[in-house]
Amino acid sequence: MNKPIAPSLLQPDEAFADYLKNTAYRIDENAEAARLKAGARVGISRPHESAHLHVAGEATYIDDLPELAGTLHCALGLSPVAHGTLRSAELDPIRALPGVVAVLTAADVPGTNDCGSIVHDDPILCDGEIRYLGQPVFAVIAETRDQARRAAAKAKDVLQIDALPPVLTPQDAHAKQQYVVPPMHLVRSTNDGGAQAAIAKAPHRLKGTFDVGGQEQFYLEGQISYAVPKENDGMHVFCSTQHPSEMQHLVAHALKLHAHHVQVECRRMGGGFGGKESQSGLFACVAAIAAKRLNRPVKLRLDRDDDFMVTGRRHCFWYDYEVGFDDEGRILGAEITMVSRAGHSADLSGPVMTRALCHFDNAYWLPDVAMHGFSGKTNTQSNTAFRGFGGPQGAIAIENILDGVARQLGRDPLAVRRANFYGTTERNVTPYLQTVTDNVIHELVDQLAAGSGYSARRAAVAAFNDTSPVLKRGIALVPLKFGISFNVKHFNQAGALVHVYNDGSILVNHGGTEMGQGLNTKVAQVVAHELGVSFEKVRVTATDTQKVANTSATAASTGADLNGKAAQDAARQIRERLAACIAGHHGGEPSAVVFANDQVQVNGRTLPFDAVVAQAYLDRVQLWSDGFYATPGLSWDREKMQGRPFYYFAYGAAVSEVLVDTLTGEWKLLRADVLHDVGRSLNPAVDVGQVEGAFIQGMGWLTTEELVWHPQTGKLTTHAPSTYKIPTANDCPPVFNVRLFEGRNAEDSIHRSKAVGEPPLLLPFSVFFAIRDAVSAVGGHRIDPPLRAPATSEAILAAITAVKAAA
Ligand code: MTE
Ligand code: LUZ
Ligand code: MOS
Repeated sequence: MNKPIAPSLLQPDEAFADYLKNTAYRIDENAEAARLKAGARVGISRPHESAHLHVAGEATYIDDLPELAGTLHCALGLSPVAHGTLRSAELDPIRALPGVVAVLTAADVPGTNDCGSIVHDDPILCDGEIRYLGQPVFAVIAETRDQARRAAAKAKDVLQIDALPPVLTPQDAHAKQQYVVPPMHLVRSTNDGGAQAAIAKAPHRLKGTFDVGGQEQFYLEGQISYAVPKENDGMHVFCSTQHPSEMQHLVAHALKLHAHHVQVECRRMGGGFGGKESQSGLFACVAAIAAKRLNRPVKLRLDRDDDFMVTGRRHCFWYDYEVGFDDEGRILGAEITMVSRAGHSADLSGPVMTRALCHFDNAYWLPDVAMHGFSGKTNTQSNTAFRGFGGPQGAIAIENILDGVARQLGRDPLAVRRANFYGTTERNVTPYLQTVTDNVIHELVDQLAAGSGYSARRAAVAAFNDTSPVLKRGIALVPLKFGISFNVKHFNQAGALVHVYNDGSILVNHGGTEMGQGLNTKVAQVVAHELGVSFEKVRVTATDTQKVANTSATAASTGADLNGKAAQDAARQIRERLAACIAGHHGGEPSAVVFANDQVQVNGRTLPFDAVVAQAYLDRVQLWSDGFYATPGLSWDREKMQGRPFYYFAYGAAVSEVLVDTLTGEWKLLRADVLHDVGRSLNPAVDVGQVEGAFIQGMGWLTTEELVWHPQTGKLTTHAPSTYKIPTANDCPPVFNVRLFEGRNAEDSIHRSKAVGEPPLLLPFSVFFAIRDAVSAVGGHRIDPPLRAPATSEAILAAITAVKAAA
């Protein structure tokens, strides 16, 4: 029996049952069992390697590590003012508070007071310039966490600040031309006059502005570091981070030590979502500075509210656009200005804007296009990576435009989207001049549209709306294309270390980090597959800068692509050595030796894997190996913004149907159908989990998660779950059909799989545009609803009011 993949929360309805029978890929238990029997260890729905520990509460996060005797606790004193100059800080009264051991400021940093990852413009502790409300000014170290927090809370009483007016919005920063990195321009034209000439010549035009909010990562485990001083200037930092090597370098610079003095270790994170790519740095540095100064272990674990106040998140974007198009809705020319709220420092805002500009095309061919990206410097937290890394912000802009184009022409938005799709042999060059060679969007959208009953359901929605004055339905199908690789070329490398012990058990270490996404599970599968052993033989250990050096962040969805290949490389070398050794004993060609199911077939004999390993040990064969991988074929000219930044593209599409109450702005997601391309999945169960999680997380971004800074003080007023609403299990649609597209990566990726971490975050665009469709029904689809994202009930009601007023 073929079992539908991810029956999700409810059983699929009857229409979908047909779809399951007729199309695409599902977890096929029989096929997986047969594959397993034949020796395959990839393409198998293994549970997450720590699932049993997660559910039992036995998986250790940083705060679960046993504390060493003498451990001290740190808390940060935060600026109560958004912008200004620090005149003085009366810290002696704080030093006298119960349990306080030390209070440290920027003057106590032995090395460089900077934790900027790419641009070095990010003070660890305030250097005199107050940049945002929540900025760490001093660190209190005390015997208990409670004592440290009570003392740090006095910051508002002891800091004398000469306040200046804060710049809070991207528009404000843009008007003042203050940016954290230079403006970027990505331009492609097929005529002499460029995008503006193409727009002017086009039969129709559309012009407007659009707004998309930011998003808090809301990892369940907050930012935390535990620094333990070691002999001879050593420092061991246990840090919840996506980027141990970066933490190592930042700590070394802050302590004026070398990289070899600093060891950073992370077994797992309780979620990262981009928020621990660079921004774990400040906490690692403060804990290490304190530990070094006091020569005692120091732990710094942020309270949730402080986590909101200190760290950045997804950039909000503001857009100003103009497009020209033909009667079919084909875009002939487009010009867009994007301004992000970068916050007080550069952090990753440059690469985020680059990815935004490289995703404005989404799945569409834009012949003449001019894009301008400005990363506005504001007196707010420094914004950073968040699942999608600017890609979602770039792509939603063109989707919003195409939605408007469809309404202006009175056409179905899906028809307009299809008319603009990249071609497969022509109309296939991106604005940054990479040729799209792996386009599956036509096929994928055809399958999803047919399988989800899109046309019939659109007609049903219209019929419902004709007879329902207050409740309105809306439906939307939105596709995605997402480029895979870091847009900084040298980050696309990875290393691994595989040990085969002489009892036949295997230990794997690689440069990637586990944040719940199942990376360790996939890498262990790759190694088990390569050596032909059962899953139980392979154990993956904590990420540790002393094992694999100079690693990249686990980010840009490349974790399995890069580390999977590196681990495969290491395992292959060991297998080849074992094959040569055992063929030496039993004859035959080493290349003919087969490793499968814990057995080794050599020249007509079958030997246990463990026996082969034992023999190789006696023969003094090296049973461990390193492995390395660098993604081939990448190039990027930062000035021209041209080249091949991506190894390949991942594709997907979703249909969402919503019901909106036009009197209150409340809404419900009735049903979502997803078809997503992960190439040939390494682990279908893990991949479906990623797709479902990203869908719901992205839906939160576009609907309920609203960030509000006080317009005068610059205080983030939505800094706790009481005021910041993330989705819960209850927000999953009652019908949620998630399926993987049957296909393989056209490029030679690890077992022809595709990255899955970030791309599906774009799927819930369909929820936003379904809401927009329902709101549009209020005006008989003649008026473009001025709906911003997040489409909170308040925003929906405002858009409905505006549509009614204009109708
Ligand atoms: N899934 C879980 N459960 N937790 C996370 O923190 N982060 C996402 C995605 N999926 C995340 C997640 C982000 S932002 C990225 S870039 C990828 O996982 C990183 O992991 P990968 O490259 O191994 O897919
Ligand atoms: N580029 C990218 C990056 O595409 N994704 C990332 O997460 C990233 N991080 C740092 C620098 N460039
Ligand atoms: Mo993910 S935003 O690349 O950490």
